[in-house]
Amino acid sequence: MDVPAEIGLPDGLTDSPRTQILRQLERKLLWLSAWMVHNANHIRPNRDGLKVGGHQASCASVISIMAALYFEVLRPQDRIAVKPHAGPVFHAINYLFGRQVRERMEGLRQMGGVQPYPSRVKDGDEVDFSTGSVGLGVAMTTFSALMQDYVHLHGLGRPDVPQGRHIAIAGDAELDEGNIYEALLEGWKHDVRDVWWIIDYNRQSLDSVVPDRLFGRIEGLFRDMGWDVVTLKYGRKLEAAFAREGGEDLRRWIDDCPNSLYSALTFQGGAAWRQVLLADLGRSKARAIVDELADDELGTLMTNLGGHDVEAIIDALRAADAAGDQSTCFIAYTIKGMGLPFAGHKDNHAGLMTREQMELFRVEMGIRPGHEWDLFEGLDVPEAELRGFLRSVPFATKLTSEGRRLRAPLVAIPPALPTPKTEGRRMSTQAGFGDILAEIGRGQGPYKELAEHIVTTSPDVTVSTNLGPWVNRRGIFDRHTRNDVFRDAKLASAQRWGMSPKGQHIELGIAEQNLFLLLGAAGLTPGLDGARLLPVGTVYDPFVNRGLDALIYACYQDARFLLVSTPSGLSLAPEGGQHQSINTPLIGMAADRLASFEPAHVDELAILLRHAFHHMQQPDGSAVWLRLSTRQLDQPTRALDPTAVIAGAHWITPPADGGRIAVAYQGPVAPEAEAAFAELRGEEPGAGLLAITSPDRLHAGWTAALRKRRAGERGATSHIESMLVPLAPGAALVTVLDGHPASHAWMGAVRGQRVIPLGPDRFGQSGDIPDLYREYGLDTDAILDACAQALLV
Ligand SMILES: Cc1ncc(C[n+]2csc(CCOP(=O)(O)OP(=O)(O)O)c2C)c(N)n1
Ligand SMILES: [Mg+2]
Repeated sequence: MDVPAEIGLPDGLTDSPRTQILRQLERKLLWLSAWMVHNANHIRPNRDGLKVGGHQASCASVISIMAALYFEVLRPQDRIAVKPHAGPVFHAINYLFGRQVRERMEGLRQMGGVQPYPSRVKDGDEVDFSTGSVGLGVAMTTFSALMQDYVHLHGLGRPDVPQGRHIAIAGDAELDEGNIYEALLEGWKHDVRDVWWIIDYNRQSLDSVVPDRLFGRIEGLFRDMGWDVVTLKYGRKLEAAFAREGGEDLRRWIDDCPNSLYSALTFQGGAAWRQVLLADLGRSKARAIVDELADDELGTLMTNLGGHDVEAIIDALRAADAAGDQSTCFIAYTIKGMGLPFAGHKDNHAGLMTREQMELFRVEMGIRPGHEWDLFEGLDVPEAELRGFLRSVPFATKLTSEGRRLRAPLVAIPPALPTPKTEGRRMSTQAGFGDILAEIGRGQGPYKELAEHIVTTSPDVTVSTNLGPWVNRRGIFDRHTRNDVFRDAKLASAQRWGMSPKGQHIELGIAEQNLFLLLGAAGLTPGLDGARLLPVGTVYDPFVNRGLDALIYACYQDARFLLVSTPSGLSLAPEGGQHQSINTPLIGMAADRLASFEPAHVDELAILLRHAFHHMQQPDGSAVWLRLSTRQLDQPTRALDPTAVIAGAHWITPPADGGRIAVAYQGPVAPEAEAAFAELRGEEPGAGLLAITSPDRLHAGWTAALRKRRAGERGATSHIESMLVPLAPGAALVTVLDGHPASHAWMGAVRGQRVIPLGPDRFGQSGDIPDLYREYGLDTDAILDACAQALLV
């Protein structure tokens, strides 16, 4: 069996003592990653009969790359996204550094054990970025590098933490994901630097071997975007062979060899290599190179790729490091499953070594039974030397006294935000949002600190989501100062868009995944940069769907930001069905670590916006989502209970005790609900009118109370339960929102009351509000009909 550590070197080339140690550590990583997966699948008791799974082949191909990075090149301030299927290698590296414990390694893919794919939340402080949804972790590094610059240029960085490089170790198939190219374009626009993407180019994805020549194209794309590209194709042994007589023929043969044939021959081994090489190169001088090698040596030579040559990798990374902060893509040729029995086989992605194969591998690795987890078992270098080496590794130095995950002081949020004057004015929540933010943007008095920590962003909908006035006050962020040509030419425009390193708005192109990746990166700055930012991103509500996986990805890593999605629903009436969102309230309910709200009026909005800036900073807080509207409503003058607004609902008119019916509304359908309620009250004086500001918070509160009660906390209750208490047990609740009616339908389960949920469940169309609300059953008549129906039962 060929393992990288045993790849010999040609005469005249010798390993330095440091490289010898690195090769030993590579051996250890290969062993531990394969063993962790084997242990999880074959050794540990299996209670449910489900396949546990794991990716031994994906780990094996990236061992040398990760060894070069973690044991030589990385500095503590660097931030790394590790390709998802290299999770076990990552954990094994931390195990060697003494930053991971055996129990969690043994528990791979088990509750309490390490996660299959590195997770910031579940695997702890060593993980800089979660990965798992391929492509996102890679692209994230572009935005985290941008945010690092932002933080430093605004003087918010930690003086004790130097700027680091943002590095993705990527699988080659990750470059099939479109979000990669969106990020490349955006990165180019922002002149992002200090990013390295190191591609484990094993030419295999999950199902198959990737098409030949693809990477020629991809390399060109990187160069077009201003990146350097470094290709690590051959290891030193092959390079030495190419230098011999006939060697160029051999090089040409390999260069021309289709990926699928190369993979198949790698799997078959030396004899198969010999057969095809002799058939093709029998008359070339290259024959001498082939003839003098035994089968296993020939196999070793032919698979001596650059991505398995730790010294070649280190040299390339060092050279790029010395060249400065230029973004660089490294294409490291590797073999999937290198050193394992299924090396090169196209079906090896989820392949697991059998017990028999593992036993042979154990013997090969010099591991005694019962010593599988021992740190230095089976290595040829004395333990003290290895320990000394590990201590000397730059990355092993602590970044700060608090470790890799930094802490940032809280930003004080004033008790109330500046609320626009609403008396006698009709106003939409979107306009209210723009006004409040613009007022904060003055940076006066109590809002100064808050204003300095807000960073806004939008994918080309800055003006149409009402961020314009804020941007006029705070400017656009750019690493370089660029003038506003229109302004300089004294051409009239409502937008004053000068760009400078002090600007506080990051303008993105129309790519919603980039928005969410940027919000994710900005929302991680406390932990990554030790700086507390309050990121605010705006987007049209329906296009949350366009970036949804990136949004979930950001929440999965517990990034803290405020998403403002507007306009929403049928209520942006003439715009038509493509722009009229239906499902977003349900997304808000189902997304973890994202508290979502939909206020109807500006006073509620002001409370929720303040809450958002506070909640984003709390250890048990989360990201926040406000769904807003362009529909202008009369604004009430009233005193609100902020706690109730934040908890998700407040009574406009509480029902009488034992009331038989209530109308509940959410968002811009408030006037229709109010009108229906006024009429209903004539016949049913005990009826109530409930304003729902967040079905998400109501539902989350309810399920939390259920969990507590199950755990024995009898008195635990929730906001929705207490809101519904006055209504009779069999009362009816007619609910209405400009979104999917299932958002409210569950409320009947809280106290066994009957919900008649109104809301669009079909694609919208152009129209005005009266037509659309009638067509989709949101108008006053529809609400009254539903009430009548409910009262008849
Ligand atoms: C968005 C997304 N789609 C699909 C998958 C399932 N999946 C996991 S790995 C993989 C192929 C990965 O191939 P590559 O990036 O080349 O990694 P390697 O060969 O190093 O395992 C796929 C399709 C996923 N994790 N994420
Ligand atoms: Mg691959």
